[in-house]
Amino acid sequence: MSYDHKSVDGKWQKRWMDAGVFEAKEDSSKEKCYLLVEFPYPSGDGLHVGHPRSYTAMDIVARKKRMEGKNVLFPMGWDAFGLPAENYAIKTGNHPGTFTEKNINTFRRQLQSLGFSFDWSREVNTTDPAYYKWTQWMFLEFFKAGLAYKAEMAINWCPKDLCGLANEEVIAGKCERCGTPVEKKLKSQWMIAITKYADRLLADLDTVDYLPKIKKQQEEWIGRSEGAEIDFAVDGSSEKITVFTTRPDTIFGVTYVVLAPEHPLVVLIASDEQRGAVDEYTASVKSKTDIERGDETKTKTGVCTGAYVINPANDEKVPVWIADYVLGHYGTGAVMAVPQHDDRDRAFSEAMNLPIVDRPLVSFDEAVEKTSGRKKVQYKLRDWVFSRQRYWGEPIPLVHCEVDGWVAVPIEQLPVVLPVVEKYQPSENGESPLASIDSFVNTKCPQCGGAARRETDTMPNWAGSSWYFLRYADAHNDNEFASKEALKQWMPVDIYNGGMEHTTLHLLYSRFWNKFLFDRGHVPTSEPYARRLSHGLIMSEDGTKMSKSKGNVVNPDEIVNEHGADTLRMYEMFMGPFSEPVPWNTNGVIGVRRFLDKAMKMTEKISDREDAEVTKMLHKTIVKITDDIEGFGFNTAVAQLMMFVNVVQEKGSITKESLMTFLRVLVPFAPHVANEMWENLGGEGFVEEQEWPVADASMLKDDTVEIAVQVNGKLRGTIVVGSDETEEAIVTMARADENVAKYVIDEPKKTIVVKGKLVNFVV
Ligand code: ANZ
Repeated sequence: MSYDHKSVDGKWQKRWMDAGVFEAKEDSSKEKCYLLVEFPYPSGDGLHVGHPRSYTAMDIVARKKRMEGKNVLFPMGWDAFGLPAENYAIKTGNHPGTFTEKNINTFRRQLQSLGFSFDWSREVNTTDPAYYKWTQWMFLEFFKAGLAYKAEMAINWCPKDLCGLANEEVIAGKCERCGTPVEKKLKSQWMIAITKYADRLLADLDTVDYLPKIKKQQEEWIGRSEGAEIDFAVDGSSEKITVFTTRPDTIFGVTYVVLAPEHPLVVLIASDEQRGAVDEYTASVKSKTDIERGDETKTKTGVCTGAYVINPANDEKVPVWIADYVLGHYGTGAVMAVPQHDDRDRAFSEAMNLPIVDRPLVSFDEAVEKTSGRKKVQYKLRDWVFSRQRYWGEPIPLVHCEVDGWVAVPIEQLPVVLPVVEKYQPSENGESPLASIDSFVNTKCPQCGGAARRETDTMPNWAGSSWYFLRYADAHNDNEFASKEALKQWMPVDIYNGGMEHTTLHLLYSRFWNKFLFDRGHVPTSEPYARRLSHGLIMSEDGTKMSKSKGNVVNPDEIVNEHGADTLRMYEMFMGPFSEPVPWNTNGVIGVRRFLDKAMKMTEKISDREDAEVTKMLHKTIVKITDDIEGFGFNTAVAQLMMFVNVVQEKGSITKESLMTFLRVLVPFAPHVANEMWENLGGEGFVEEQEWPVADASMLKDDTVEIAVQVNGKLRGTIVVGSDETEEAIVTMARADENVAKYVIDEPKKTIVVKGKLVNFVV
């Protein structure tokens, strides 16, 4: 007989909701614990089985912490601006908000069907004007601090659709929709100066507890290099080429200088004979991505400019080349090439038949001085392009006035609400669809009252998610993004779990955003997350990525319908180590369901007495589950729960008290089953309202004992044996011990055994 999961799941979900048991309280008498999982983008596909992996894990932690007496905040919301909704709107002409709302309802229903203990009273939605009012307000804080500025930046441009494209819409250099090769188009964009925080974003990694691989990825993304800028005068011209080098000590080995194809000096210095070849080469690299350009496995390409520069260290004349392995937007976009010491320069020299010379190194400092160079710290991190020429994003709350320039929309006028438009397509010159709505664009300058035009660009998807963890602290506040008291109560987030794919963008953006708000006195901590963990992806049964096109996506609704919420939750925890990728296995799902049926049947085995094994196993299980949850070892925790149920089945009975204690460690994993059993046993309220059990130390004594082995009364060794081992076996093991054996060559005259303590051989 298997339990009726449909009625059990629904019953407990309704009771939890009605009683509001998971709502966080503003109660500073209890220690707070803020647990955060990345809020999902509510896509049209609904929940993916990957989502519950992260959510179940943190739900287990949340349930345990509450039972340990902590005041837990475990919230959920929607990161709901995004391309799929926008593309749906372009295709159907419907408002992207309609699509988004429908998807949110589906997601909410699905998450609730899994029994997660989220505090639904604090749900946030980044597309809600009451929320994005504060995203806009924060943008204005950046603007007022001088960290938001305008710059010409290249955007991806589809010349057929006449439309700017997000990076995700460029597939192998082509427009995702029509397959036309994508071009770069210069556009004036809002930028945010995240690079001003590069050093602190790096240094403060020492103050947080992130998985080592996450820290490393952040460090590499920020990419701090110490080096120098050195000027090379162009021969026969007043121009100079400035290079950035991390190895000024190699200056005597320079055999040529390379410019990136997009370097502004390229057109100025190319000789008449080389001009044609230079133009041709420059055009040929236009559509290549940085990754293609940096590909170490491809033969290097380039062209000489016909110009020469003078090495400032030794006055040697060396040629200037153009090559795409030098990137336009790193350092100065120009490199002094030292094939003797640099692999890329050597590969290029070999491809182009350029000389490689063998020259001594000079000290660091000496090289910089000799060349009148300047020491320089360089970062890979770029400032954040914050404009999108799209509809479905937060309008940038600025107004342009001929007299006053860019002016902030006054706070009383926030939010600047997305107006209703007829067409969601960007305009033919690449402007956002907002640009064609005169009533939106034409406004008055808040400063001088004269005619002014609104900014029509919107913010990137990353904006709303850069501060959502702050809003959860005080989700319904209309006067502030969150009150100072609420932020002080909850921040920082104690544990934040999310995907490895968000390590460099979302995680870095939100750390930066929080640091900036901290500097402005708006939040109480400089770092938003004390601890960051990451879950491994769920792959399909054959180990490949689940994808709609391959038809190998598992639908969580189907598993919940067929086997119940607790089966999906426990299976996802059992399938493998939490931070490793793991393949889906339908047989594994069925196995977990069988375990839950077996667990349910323990209520039929209640008796006044139980085998000592059962008692002992219970206490071991408490210790194991307690430790495993702390260490995110969920798969081994589930294995322990299974072992316990097996022992009870084998021994045939369990006391009511033991079973009710077991339910307290089962409940984080299988909350529906645990509560149902609790009720069947006459338990009051919810299992979640009980205290987390503590193991009885005397029950944890090991099943083995250490025995001293003496020869003629002298200690010669120790052996570890099972506590119920026979005397004969103990003597055999004692004699076999290598430290003992050399003293007991012949048959001993006498063998004395003190049970559980000692063996003495008299020889
Ligand atoms: C001469 C040299 C000799 C270099 C040597 C390296 C080794 P990181 O550590 O990444 O900062 N470089 C500078 N700007 C570049 C650009 N825009 N595109 C491609 N490469 C560029 O690397 C800095 C080094 O990468 C610089 O130091 C420069 O080459 C090159 F034995 O200068 B080096």
